[in-house]
Amino acid sequence: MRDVAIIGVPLDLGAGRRGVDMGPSAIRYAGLRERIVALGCQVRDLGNISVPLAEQIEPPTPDERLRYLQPIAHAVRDLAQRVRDVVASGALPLMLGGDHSLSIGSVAGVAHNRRIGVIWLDAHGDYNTPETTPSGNIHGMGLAALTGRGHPLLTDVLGQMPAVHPADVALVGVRSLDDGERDALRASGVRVFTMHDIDRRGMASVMEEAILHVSVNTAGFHLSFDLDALDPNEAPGVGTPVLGGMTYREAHLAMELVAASGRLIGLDLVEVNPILDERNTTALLAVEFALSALGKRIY
Ligand code: HAR
Ligand code: MN
Ligand code: MN
Ligand code: MN
Repeated sequence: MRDVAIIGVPLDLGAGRRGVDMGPSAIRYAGLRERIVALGCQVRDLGNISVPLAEQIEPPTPDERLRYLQPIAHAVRDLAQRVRDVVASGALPLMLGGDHSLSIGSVAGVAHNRRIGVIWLDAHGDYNTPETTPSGNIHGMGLAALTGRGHPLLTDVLGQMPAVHPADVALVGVRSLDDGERDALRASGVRVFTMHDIDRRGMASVMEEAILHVSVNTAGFHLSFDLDALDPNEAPGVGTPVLGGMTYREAHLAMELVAASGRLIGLDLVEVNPILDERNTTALLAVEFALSALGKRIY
């Protein structure tokens, strides 16, 4: 069993609603550390990255196309450096969010000085740029930034541009795309598996293809898991729920296939919003997914 290093990122500046800054506490409270230890892993909890509260800083102007750019750029740099150090120590970095803009830092850290794949599990594409964003919320721009599109403070985090090649990325579970981001995704070379594909082919077939796609010629893949990929009936504690998502069983199977691949090199669990959750259900699911991705088996 592998060494795991937990890093909390209590960031909600990239999202349109408050509350995901409490996600790291909720996931820890759901028993994350003890349950990973019970799998037989060595676990270090490195605590939280320090991130300013919205109340401490200047509010963005109403028409801002990159809301809270400066503090987010600072936080993702800090995170990327810590993740790079964790990887150098031989441990697997496990990030707890926090809004999905944090993955700009975590993936940049995992990708430092090597070619990696990325699986992005999400209801959304997160492929907006300042030109196409309908909201100015940076959590809708993370995957675009990682593949080299967007503001330089977000596309160049550790001096490797792009952090990942679009052809090494699979986006799985999507069902909500803005017009401009759909066009950009089509032109990008990112492999997109929508909920339609999951309905038609089944999760096993989709994930097997996604894993193969991101594993060819890479050092392994990072899994960035936005909990809004799940159906909101099963995971209500997310800031931007979209009907028609994955079931718990499907997501759980996806994680088992990730573990079976032996290629996982980093994991984000993001967008858990305890304010909107019911009895910490979504955080408890996030823990189950982490365990399955790390190799928990029934038998
Ligand atoms: N596409 C919308 C925007 O860019 C909504 C983005 C959404 N929320 C997320 N990201 N949770 O996955 O504003
Ligand atoms: Mn997302
Ligand atoms: Mn999302
Ligand atoms: Mn490929």
